[in-house]
Amino acid sequence: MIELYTWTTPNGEKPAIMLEECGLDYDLRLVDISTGQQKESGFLAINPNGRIPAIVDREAGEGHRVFESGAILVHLAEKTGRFLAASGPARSEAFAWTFFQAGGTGPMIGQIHYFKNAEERSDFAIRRFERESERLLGVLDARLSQADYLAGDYSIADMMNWSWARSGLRDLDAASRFPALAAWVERVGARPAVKAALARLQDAKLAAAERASNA
Ligand SMILES: N[C@@H](CCC(=O)N[C@@H](CS)C(=O)NCC(=O)O)C(=O)O
Repeated sequence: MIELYTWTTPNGEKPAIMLEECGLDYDLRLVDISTGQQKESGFLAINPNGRIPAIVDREAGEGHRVFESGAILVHLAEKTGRFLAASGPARSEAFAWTFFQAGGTGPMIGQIHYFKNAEERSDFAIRRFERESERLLGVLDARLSQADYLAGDYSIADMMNWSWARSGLRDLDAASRFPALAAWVERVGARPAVKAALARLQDAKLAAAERASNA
């Protein structure tokens, strides 16, 4: 059984989507980042960086932990032989869009959220991160106006990018400027596994809140 440590954020959604896509059983363990559970020692033993998501795959060996969402998706793709080409250009392309997300849209869109909610608001910082996020969404839109999915067939590259693209289109009110990206967000969001992953995360969060209010 795989333990998934996560929360209901864009990075947290990715491994839940991949686990559902692969039809793997998993034990969902919410780590509430609004109360700092990601910095507690038990979780730091799984991810020394103190961020969600992370998994422990006991089937792969006792205590086999994987942190960083991209590394988790690659681990699950290699475990199941699904959603990542075994070799060649399609594999390189999937890695390229995977790293593009980890180093690009995630940090940039994340910084917009940070500076909009910071005690010390900085309009300069907000403008800078909005402009860079808009540029990155344009790169995705251009790619998706030529291809149905980022790396040919639907792959881990789409699962890496989907939650952040959805969030970026909303934050920047950009769906009409990036129609191919908006259509892909709809297309991926309509997949039964994507819906199941989001529903499972939301249900678990609601159940945890209910337990806390009854305690
Ligand atoms: N590059 C990491 C980013 C992980 C990340 O930033 N997670 C956020 C939630 S979306 C987090 O745990 N934030 C809490 C914190 O920074 O303390 C990944 O892709 O896994």
